[in-house]
Amino acid sequence: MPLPSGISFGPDHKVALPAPFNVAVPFIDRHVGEGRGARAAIRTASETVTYDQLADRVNRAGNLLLGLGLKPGDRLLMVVKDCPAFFYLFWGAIKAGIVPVPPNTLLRADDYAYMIEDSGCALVVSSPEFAGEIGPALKQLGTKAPQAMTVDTFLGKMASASSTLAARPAMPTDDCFWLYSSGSTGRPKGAVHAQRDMVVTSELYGVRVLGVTEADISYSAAKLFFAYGLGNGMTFPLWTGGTAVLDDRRPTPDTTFDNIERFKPTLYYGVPTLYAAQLAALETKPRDLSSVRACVSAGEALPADMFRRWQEKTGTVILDGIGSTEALHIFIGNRLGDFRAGTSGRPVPGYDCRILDENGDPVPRGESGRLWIRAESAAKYYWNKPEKTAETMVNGWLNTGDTYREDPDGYFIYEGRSDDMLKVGGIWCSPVEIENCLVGHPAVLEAAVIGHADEQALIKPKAIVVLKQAGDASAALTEALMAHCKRTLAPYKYPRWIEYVPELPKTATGKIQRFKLRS
Ligand code: 3UK
Repeated sequence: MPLPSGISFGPDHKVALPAPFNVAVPFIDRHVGEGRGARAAIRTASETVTYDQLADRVNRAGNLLLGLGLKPGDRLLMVVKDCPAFFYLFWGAIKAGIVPVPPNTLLRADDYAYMIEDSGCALVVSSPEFAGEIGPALKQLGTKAPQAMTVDTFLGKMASASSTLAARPAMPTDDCFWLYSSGSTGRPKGAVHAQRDMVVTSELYGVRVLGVTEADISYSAAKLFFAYGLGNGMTFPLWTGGTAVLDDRRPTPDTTFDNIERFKPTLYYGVPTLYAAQLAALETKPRDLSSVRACVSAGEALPADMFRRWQEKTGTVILDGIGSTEALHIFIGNRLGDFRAGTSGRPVPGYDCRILDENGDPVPRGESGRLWIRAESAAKYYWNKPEKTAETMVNGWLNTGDTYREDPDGYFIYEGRSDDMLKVGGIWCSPVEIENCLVGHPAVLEAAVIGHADEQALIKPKAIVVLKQAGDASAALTEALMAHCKRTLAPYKYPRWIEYVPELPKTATGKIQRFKLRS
């Protein structure tokens, strides 16, 4: 399928876009005009949404947002599970010039209260499932709380909104949507993405690396709120006029294999933790994955052994690739016909990747250093965080915070984070946040959290704890501390192991030396 009219990519993979334009037009409206209106854009267990219906509902959603008093440039915080309404809200907002902000749906009231305030959003729309966290978040903000409604209420009102909406003209580098990304200290940062960014990821990685076409049915176990899931499960299918399969349930081996057998996707996107659980499940129950032409993994490194076992069991390769919220999608990746187990692959054409030493000079090939990338899909800045922006985005280059090494054939090998952050099931986890939670328990004096490999070689949080009364250490206390963390934090962040020690290693300035605990 040709590129949408007016959009092209040069031999250097740089994008040329009409200015002004609105990115909702090539992703949504174009398909109606090009005769794909009756094709399925979205499939779920209970409905199929065609491109005609999608375009109609995007227009209604945009009109409703404007009707509710939102102005171009205003933020819409959408805490929405994976369902068609996610598409209506996200694209309706963009088409109307409003900026959608879809955060992680697994967070707690306190995180949402922060994001509502930080984003200064004019409206919060949330799936009813998250009322237990969103309600208290709004309450906490008192009179500063913005308008809020559930997705169901929004959908109800959409029915009477107009189904025609002129796309608001924008420049390719205008603010378009945000994604929150967490750091090891401090609050999450809103990475501000521009109009052109989804065009760049969809074409450079989706089309040119994975070969996504209109014939593909994409199923992403990684949720839409995650930049990885947003590309896999929404922008790549919409860019190519294909079909996205959505499921709002927590992905497990059963739900994901059931979906694969039922919807017969051609592309399947997961994260290493889930592939590990799926491999274990395949031991007892064979499953039919014959529709899948490629599996993709990202979020954390895929162990080489898992790549081999998956290939043995299913006959399909898993293409590992590294992406980030700031880059929007994968910038170094394996591909069909060019992959190496245990590596992140090679740079995606169009992305410049450099491994630098501590002086900022390129390291000789084979040596490790910090990975910096340059990308046309990179976030412009972090909202309200000029220092973080200045640290991370330097002269058009993005500091990934990762340590990498390049093998003799140009495959990039992941060597760990340059900071203390952990990836658990592909999702960020700050050791400091878990430590603070543990210290909030009456029995705990101090705590340090580090990454520890489980039996699948995947990283999970492990806590090293100093108790107020050393004699309190017991299996029951361990259970109680784990339950305390699950209750207070997003549940995936709880420590899977707890070790009790008399004291923690610290620097002269009192900073916990997590690297000593790791070794
Ligand atoms: C780590 C990996 C080793 C790495 C993401 C694909 O994960 C994504 O975005 P986040 O902002 O995290 C970014 C960080 O996660 N990481 C991601 N993938 C890999 N480490 N191997 C990998 N394959 O530390 C990176 O800096 O949550 C992934 C597409 C879009 C994304 N946002």
